[in-house]
Amino acid sequence: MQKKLNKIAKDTNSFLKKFINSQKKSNLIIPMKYGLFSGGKKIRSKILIDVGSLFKINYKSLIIIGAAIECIHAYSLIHDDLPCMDNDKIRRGKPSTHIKFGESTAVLAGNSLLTMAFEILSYSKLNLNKDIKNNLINKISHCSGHLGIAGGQYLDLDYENKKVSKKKIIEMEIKKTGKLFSFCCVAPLIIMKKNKKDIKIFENIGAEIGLLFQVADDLIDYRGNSLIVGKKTGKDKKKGKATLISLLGYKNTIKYAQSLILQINKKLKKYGSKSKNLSETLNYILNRNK
Ligand code: GRG
Repeated sequence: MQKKLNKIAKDTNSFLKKFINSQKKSNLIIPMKYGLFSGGKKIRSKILIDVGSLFKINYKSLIIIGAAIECIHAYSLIHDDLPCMDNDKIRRGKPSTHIKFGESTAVLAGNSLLTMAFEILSYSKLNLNKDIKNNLINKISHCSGHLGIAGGQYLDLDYENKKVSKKKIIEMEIKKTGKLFSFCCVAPLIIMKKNKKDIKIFENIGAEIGLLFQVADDLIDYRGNSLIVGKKTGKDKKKGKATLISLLGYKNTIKYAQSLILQINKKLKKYGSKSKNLSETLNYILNRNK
């Protein structure tokens, strides 16, 4: 698994470096590169490639689409660490972007990474027709905005130090984290021009994978070693974050995550051995230590 992630990271970073270096220089390029290339597991790109392989989508196109996803992911991490959000000084074992470059630069580098995702999806060398590119941009915009990542982040901050129901916590985690995974799962179906019903099925699988990812992230925050994780751990409790662990306890949350994996695998059954890679990624997501 680690070997596969390393290959995806190498191919994605090499595309992104070429893409950025082909543009005119600006003062924001260094902080943007810092947010993009300071590590990162590339798990979202792996999910995209796993689902893409169910539909035999060309690897090169998936790497380019994955690069756009990683830009939005890097943007969300830069903004998540800001003092007005989660106020975290360390990310991926290094000073957060605003610590290294200052707050205003971090905000602008984040904004520029968001718009770069759209530039990449409309890139002439992404070998897809214009309608498909338009549909991909429409979907990723929807997943990033007030009904997706940004809306989920709002709820995450709003729920601090409040008693929140299980349903609301799940809804918040699906928006904050799940929506970008939904895009990873749906992009291959958009490329294949699948019908609305199939798209909905994969949107839900993506939301469940994202929820699993966020629950695993919360478990890492609860029990993880900050030196391995590359950021402070035990923060959720200190900040009064509404998580499933705060509501159900540690052991029940692990059981919940395991039941999510069973639920997702059930939906993948009809793809037989072709879904082996995706199932392997689900186990990695739950058992990782960073
Ligand atoms: C509108 C895109 C957008 C952002 C603004 C700040 C914000 C709103 C949203 C934050 C969303 C967020 C940070 C969710 C947490 C998701 C999560 C668990 C991130 C960690 O992902 P990993 O472990 O990171 O894949 P690496 O370092 O491996 O890339």
